[in-house]
Amino acid sequence: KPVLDHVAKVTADFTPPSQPIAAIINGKEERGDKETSPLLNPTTGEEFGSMLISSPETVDKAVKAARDAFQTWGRTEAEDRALYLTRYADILEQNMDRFFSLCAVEAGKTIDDAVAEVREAADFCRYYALQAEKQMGGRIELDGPTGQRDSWQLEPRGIFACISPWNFPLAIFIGQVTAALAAGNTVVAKPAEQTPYIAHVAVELMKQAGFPDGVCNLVLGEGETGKALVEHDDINGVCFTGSTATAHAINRALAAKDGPITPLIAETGGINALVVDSTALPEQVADDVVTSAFQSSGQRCSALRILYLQDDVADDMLEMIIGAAEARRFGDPSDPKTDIGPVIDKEAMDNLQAHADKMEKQGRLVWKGKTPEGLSGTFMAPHIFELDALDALKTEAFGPILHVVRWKNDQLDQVLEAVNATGYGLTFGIHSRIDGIADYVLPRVKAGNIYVNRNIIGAIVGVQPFGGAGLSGTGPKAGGPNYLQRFCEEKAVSVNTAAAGGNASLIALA
Ligand code: UN1
Repeated sequence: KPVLDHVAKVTADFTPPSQPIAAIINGKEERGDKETSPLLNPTTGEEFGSMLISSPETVDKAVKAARDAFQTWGRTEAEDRALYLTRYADILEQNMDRFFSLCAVEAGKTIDDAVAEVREAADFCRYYALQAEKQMGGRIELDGPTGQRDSWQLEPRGIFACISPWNFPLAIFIGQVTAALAAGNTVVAKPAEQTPYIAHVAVELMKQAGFPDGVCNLVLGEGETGKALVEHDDINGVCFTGSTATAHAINRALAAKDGPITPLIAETGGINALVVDSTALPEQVADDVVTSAFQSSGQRCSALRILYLQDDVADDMLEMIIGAAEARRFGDPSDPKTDIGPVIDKEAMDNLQAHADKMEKQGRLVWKGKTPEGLSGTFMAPHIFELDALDALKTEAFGPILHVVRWKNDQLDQVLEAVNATGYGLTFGIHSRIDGIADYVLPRVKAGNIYVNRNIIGAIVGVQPFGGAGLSGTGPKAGGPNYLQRFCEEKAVSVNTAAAGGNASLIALA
């Protein structure tokens, strides 16, 4: 933030698209589509541009381009692919200011969140470059019987469909695409319909990194475009981040294909919990709860949805949490002083408001924040509601709504059962100063990312591999050591070294 002190508004240098943005196929815009959809600024509600929606024909062209490009890209050395990716990471960083304004205008992201976006996008590039070199840089020799040379290697699958969400319009878009590319696949990417401009700029910048045309193609649109992509016969894998319902729909579409079995890598939602006992440090709890529940307007799949407070400290903790929440500034994300901006669009706001209204009618309201004045965009006031049963929250409310439940001293196991009973398993946190509590809780909780005495969002690439199980996704974890393998096929090679008169070096292996 200090580097931005001189900036009054990050959007000052924002350049809207001069014409409707379009699919990018083989490095060129494909302008044949007719149907358009507006690009909206969530802070003001204003339209700042539009996009051409990619038809099934355009999707087909994009897949063909990816197929052609795969002939060469699929045979490049992992070291060479890594070079493109690290160059691209540098270029993303050089364009940081541009992405700050893009993230503010198109996604309603604050500076803090936009910094994290660019940081994470660059981290993904460099991390997957490193993993590709390590895991795909050659054959791994295995210890076979005498007279035989055994080895194992990873190879790209082919064409990956990458379908990314609006809540991390740069980081997750880049994370998916660069994982696929690092592994030697080519890509047809479809960003969320709310944030295509950021993705469009990111793909245009790939040229500066020298990526060959056609290795990453972009199609734009909503569900219909995504459906045409997922159902295309010539894709070899799908990488998706978004809702559990959409992941199920993609799974069904892939299962209905008669051709090769197509893998799905999905990272979806969560009803994430944080358990606080009476030994926890209140100041730390307050700050971590507010960050986990309200940062990014609660629009993270990792965000805190349900807070379990031990009853003897619950009133005091709640008072501090509300104090910490009131200290956060809700407002225009392009103002560097703002902590929390709008939600993505009207549909999101209406759904959240309906949930909040229902809770309020039931008399559950504990605290409600204010929406900023003078801004006509989709601002959702942060809310805290109190529930009366440990397992009362059944659906994910994707926004700044926190639910609180009190638990009694002898109820820790029941709390953990309620957490597991949601069927999700993404993030989970515990705040306690009891020795060994983490060792007790960890094996009992189904969650992909567990945080002890800290907030539960903001996983760092390579340090906190991110992703869950059950309704939260398929794994493997993004930014983790196993991620690239899911973008690959495996090949085991066994050579009879005696067959060439015992001279193994005569047996050439390409
Ligand atoms: C998402 O919100 O879709 O740890 C996933 C975090 C982020 C979450 C990304 N990696 O907060």
